Amino acid sequence: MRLIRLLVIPIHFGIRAIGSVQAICGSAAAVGALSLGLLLYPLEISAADAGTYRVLLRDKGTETFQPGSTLYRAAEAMLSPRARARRAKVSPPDSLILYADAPVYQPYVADLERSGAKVLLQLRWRNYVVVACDSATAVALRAKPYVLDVQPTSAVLHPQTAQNDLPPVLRTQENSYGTSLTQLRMLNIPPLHRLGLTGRDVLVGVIDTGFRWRTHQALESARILAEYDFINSDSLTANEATDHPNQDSHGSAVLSVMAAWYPDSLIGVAPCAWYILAKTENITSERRIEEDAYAAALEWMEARGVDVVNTSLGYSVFDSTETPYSNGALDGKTTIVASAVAEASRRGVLCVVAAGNVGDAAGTVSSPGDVESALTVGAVADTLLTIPRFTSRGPTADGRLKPDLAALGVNVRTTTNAGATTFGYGSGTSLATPLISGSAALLLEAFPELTPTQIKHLLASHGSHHTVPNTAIGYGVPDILAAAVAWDILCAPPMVIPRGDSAVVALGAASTTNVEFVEAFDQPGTIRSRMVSSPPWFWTKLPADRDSVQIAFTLRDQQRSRRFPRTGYFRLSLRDTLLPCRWNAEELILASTDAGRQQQEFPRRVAIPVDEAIIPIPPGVSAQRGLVYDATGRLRAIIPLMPYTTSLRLPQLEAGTYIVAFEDGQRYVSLLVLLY
Ligand SMILES: [Ca+2]
Ligand SMILES: [Ca+2]
Repeated sequence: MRLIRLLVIPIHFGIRAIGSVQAICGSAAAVGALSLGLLLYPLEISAADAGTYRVLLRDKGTETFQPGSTLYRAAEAMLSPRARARRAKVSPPDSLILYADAPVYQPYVADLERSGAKVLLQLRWRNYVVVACDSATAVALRAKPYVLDVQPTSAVLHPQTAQNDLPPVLRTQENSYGTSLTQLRMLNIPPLHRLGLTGRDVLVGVIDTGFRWRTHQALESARILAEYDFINSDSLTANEATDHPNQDSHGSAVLSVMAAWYPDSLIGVAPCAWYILAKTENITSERRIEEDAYAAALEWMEARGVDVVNTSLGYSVFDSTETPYSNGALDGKTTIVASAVAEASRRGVLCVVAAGNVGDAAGTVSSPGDVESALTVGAVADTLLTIPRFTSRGPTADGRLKPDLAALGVNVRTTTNAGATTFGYGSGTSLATPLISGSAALLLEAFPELTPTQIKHLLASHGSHHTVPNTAIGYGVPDILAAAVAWDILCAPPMVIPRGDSAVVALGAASTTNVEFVEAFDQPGTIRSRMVSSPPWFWTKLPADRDSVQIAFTLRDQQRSRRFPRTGYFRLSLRDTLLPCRWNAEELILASTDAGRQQQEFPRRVAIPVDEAIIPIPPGVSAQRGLVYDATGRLRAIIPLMPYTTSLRLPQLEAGTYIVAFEDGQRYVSLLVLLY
């Protein structure tokens, strides 16, 4: 089987260049030194008190990091032979030493010391130092060009200000998805995103042709844990000089369906999941050694703890140089790839596999889609669930029903490799498959206890054809939200909005019936607070008389009750804003007011019920209008203001987080608003 040509059919393959996403208005440079991190870390430290702070550094100096460079050798020199040997157990030879191992840049340390900070600790992996200084010095340090952020050590470490940050929270409105809305809405994904579920903490493996993820802006914030090229035995999966020009196109498109974040063009199913990437499929040939490479990649991923593996590949016919499989080999047990998938499934990995694109004859599902424990995915052509001719049909050689499920496989929105911001549409079961893999990642984020068999069963029983499965699309297109709430009460990660001497803790939840009761309780047992409901949000106000709480929740609907998290507690800082998917407010806020003074006089973060929706205008601001942005940066309303107005009424908005910016001559004053 010629894989690429089979599994991605270039129907209506269009490319459209999209401008890059910038700050909401004005230029990002105008924001510059105004230290937007203020919104997340207000200057609430009283003067002259000494404290300890984390100073997050932007880089490790200007020198490049590559074998032989001084920076590289400095990192190398810090490792003992024992450490190197131990690392060699888990890393390919050319990834033994990483940029994160390089030492903290000493000229920065010296400059911090000169500025009055005493450097107590230097941390290489996350590239920050811990200093002791007074609060005025801490404020001054934040303005240094090489400093990303300064955070009190009493707070949790907020990595969102570091490089390769996560995308903003997916508190998206449906019109932020661009044309990728169709493929996600068919699976009922947007409500899960709006609750704050994005695949966080789930590890998804992708075995494919290579991945050009470093240079596409939609994948810039993707969380890639590791990658390996099993064809050339190196750790770069994007095209290199010896590769066919299209070698990495297929894998890049497949990855983008899951991991992309580029509002208005493409939002992936699980943009905050972790990904581990393997290049095993050679597009210029079909040789049996590609099966071996696939099996090796699966072993590699399994050992690294992968939860879901996406396989948009399939094998049945090989080049004439290779020994062919006999008739009947596609019984889920015979091929090398089938055996690898069966072994991985046995070890708890959910293997999601494309059915293939050689329909419409019976028995055309390729391997490893023939494996019983695999979740095999066929394609539908549109929202009417029309079955395209190309999608491979079951049953397997031994008579089992395949595929298991289906998703959109015609005109699926993907990135393309033509440029850094190019997008297109592709077709094939290759692109239906990552829609299901990403969906499984969302389920696993919400319910880490789910086994592969349980996920298959849940999805099948919520498929469009669950009562009348067939050999083209199995149990049909699943409703992921329905599947999730059928398993248990669905909870999204908690949010915190500090509000003066208290903090609002909010939680999104959904179930099959109304969620009737949510209670927050803390670890020492001093807090037991019934949360107020404004579905899908539940919230409570906690006194911020301490920096952080260890908190858990009890939720009840009409039939069920659950604890969230199932064991242990969330540790939440009550002084810092925390939003799902570690929303980066810096990307959204234009400017803050003149630093310091006004910060302390006026709350910059406001939490109000949806029906109140009146927010005060900061004193001293003579704004002519207020601009309301949602968390994706989309302008939702422009509200003209009369002179001397002291408050602003928001338009009717759904519950969620918003930025309200007051335009006041040359500057903007912005507030973070949680509507609950
Ligand atoms: Ca390579
Ligand atoms: Ca091949």
